[in-house]
Amino acid sequence: VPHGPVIACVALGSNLGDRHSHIDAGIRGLGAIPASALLAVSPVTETEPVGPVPQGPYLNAAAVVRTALPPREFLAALHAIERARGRERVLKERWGPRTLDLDLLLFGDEVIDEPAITVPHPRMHERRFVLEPLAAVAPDAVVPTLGRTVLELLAALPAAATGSGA
Ligand code: PH2
Ligand code: MG
Ligand code: MG
Repeated sequence: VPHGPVIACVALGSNLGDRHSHIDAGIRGLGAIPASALLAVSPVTETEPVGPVPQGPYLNAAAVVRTALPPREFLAALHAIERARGRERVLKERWGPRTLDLDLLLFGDEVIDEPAITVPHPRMHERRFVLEPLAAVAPDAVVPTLGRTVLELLAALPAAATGSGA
């Protein structure tokens, strides 16, 4: 079913190499996705690494993009930006350090649960390093699977919770 432009929310992360350069390239890459417009980028903040793999601290941010691409093509564009920063997508990398990670958090109000694409991102509501930057650019965005806004989910996080990995 063809549909009009949707608002997509993307999380950016980096904890390998020149982190600021990777995040900047991620932002420029988002601004260059065909049939899309970069609407907002959050401040970039340093966060403690979350998850089972010992690794260095991350820089995290979030962005809002309006796009006329279908969701799988939009996700493919995110992966191409990651690859351009030397990111290798291998199984052992789960939870591990990465040059540039672009996670698709929300794609309008679409709910897709397939091996290759899951939106909303199934763990976004547990992660302060996702919700805090996202609340800076899309506080009122609704996570359709939870029926809660980003701001509500951030407020509901336990004080000590920084989220869980991957
Ligand atoms: N990403 C991970 C694992 N752990 N920790 C922080 N602070 N920020 C991240 O972006 C992050 C993480 C896997 O993608
Ligand atoms: Mg990822
Ligand atoms: Mg990630």
